Amino acid sequence: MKVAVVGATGMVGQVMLNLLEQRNFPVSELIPVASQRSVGKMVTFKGQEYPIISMVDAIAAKPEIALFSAGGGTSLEWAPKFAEVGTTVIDNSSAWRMDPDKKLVVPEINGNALEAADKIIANPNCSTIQLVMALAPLHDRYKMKRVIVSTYQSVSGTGIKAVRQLENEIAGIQGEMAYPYPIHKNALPHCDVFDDNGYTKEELKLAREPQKILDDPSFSVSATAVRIPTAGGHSESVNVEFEEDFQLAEVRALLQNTDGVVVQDNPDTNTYPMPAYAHNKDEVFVGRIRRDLTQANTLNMWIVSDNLRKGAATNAIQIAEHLLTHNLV
Ligand code: A2P
Ligand code: 11C
Repeated sequence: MKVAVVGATGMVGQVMLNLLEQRNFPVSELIPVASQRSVGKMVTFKGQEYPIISMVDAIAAKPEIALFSAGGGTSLEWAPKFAEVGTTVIDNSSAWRMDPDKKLVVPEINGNALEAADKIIANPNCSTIQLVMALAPLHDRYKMKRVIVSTYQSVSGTGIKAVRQLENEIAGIQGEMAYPYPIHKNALPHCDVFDDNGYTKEELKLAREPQKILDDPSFSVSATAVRIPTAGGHSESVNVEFEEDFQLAEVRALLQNTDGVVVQDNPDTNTYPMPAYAHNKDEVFVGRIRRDLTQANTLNMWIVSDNLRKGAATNAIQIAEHLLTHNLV
């Protein structure tokens, strides 16, 4: 497979390159792409150096697959041009997610909906992916009515500028700010930009993407997204009201038997998921599983995952693997 990685110098693009190598994805030719200012710079893949090329040159090379993580505007402009030459684009931005003609895919949940005709496939938002990975098996069994989620999101979700802001603040160095306030020793109830309705775009992604992935508009999600000074992954406090009642032992078993989900839940041994331990792992970790004592049929849990792995690069590469094993590219 000729594989283009668009945004190869970025935080997600770098993880994509590492994972293509680690997962032994059959790359016959790697085509790394970034902005004009990076053309000619080198990236390393499987111990070899590759020059970054321009978008136009990458399209001329007609890759079979292009993994995009270069922002929504770049994707809106360029993904259709790759699709026109027959490339299947797997896009990590928010550009195409809610487009009714594009599929929004978490392979474990709705990979089977993919067809060869899908030339632009959307990767969901990082905080959505880890949420639906844990909700899907429970929704199948008990049917969700309403989800309330509060997130505790890593600075790596914002990009390299934010990681540097945190590092600079810890070191006491004055530098460029990615956020309107310090992030070290702080928590910002502000991820992505504010919409007119008072919610942030991140909160609206959490509210709207799960119904499309689960192909069911019947439940609602209400979200508060908070940026905290961690780097390893996003955490989520989740309250779910179901139509039907559940047994906690069965909830645990359903989660334990879900591919890609790991239950870490034992108060006796202080066992629960944490971002520092989810870092560089592909799974979604679930713990603090307990009944909401204030309302019937309602569950509380805590979900953690590395936002650059399952939340972004891993999910995108799993989509590519699914296309390959089902002869869809
Ligand atoms: P560059 O390094 O040349 O700016 P992050 O989200 O970590 O900031 O990374 C964004 C990625 O998207 C980088 O690889 C960046 O390349 C790339 N990028 C940004 N704008 C464009 C563009 N107009 N065309 C191609 N790649 C782009
Ligand atoms: C964050 N979820 O952590 C974002 C990062 O829509 O893909 C990715 C933004 C997106 O802030």
